[in-house]
Amino acid sequence: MRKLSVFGVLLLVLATMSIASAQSARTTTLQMKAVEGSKVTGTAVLTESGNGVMVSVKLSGFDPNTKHDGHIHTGTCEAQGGVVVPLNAITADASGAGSADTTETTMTFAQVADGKHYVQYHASSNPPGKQVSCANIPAATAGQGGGGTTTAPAAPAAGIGGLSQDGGSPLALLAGLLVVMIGAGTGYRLVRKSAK
Ligand SMILES: [Cu+2]
Repeated sequence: MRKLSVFGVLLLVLATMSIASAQSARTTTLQMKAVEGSKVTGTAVLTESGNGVMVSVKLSGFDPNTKHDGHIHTGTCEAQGGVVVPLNAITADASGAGSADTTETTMTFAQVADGKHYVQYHASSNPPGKQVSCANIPAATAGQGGGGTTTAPAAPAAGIGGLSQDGGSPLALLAGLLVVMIGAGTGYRLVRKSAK
């Protein structure tokens, strides 16, 4: 019986660990709005990545085959400030759609998601020209990000992105299941032994 409870504790620890790892990467999904008469809309997904933040932007409504600079600025779309983080340029395809991922390492997720920054893409590249799409980054609540929508927006881009982001949880679940099975097996043997 003593061994059984050890397995029980182990199981609890494992379950807690898998929940913690699922919550550790904070994320928030922004709706990029068309501004200044443009038709450029889409999403910007910010995901905590170590001490940095990964910014994945998907936009459509550009003129076909055009290139567009993007930035994280201080302020809000309504009260705009300077550039603090240059984002990788988006090159629109023949349909006017495109995406760009930027791994930002000079600012943490908490610093970017403090309610005083926004994501913006522009009409052209080098120079960027006027803004065409904008989204405010909401302040992240302590300990948690925007919710569990990390994988959904990234999925259509490429299988790799979806896989790497999904990878953690099912593995932890599998490990948990294994511990349950081993624990149950040992418990069964223990019960049989003590019954003799
Ligand atoms: Cu800008």
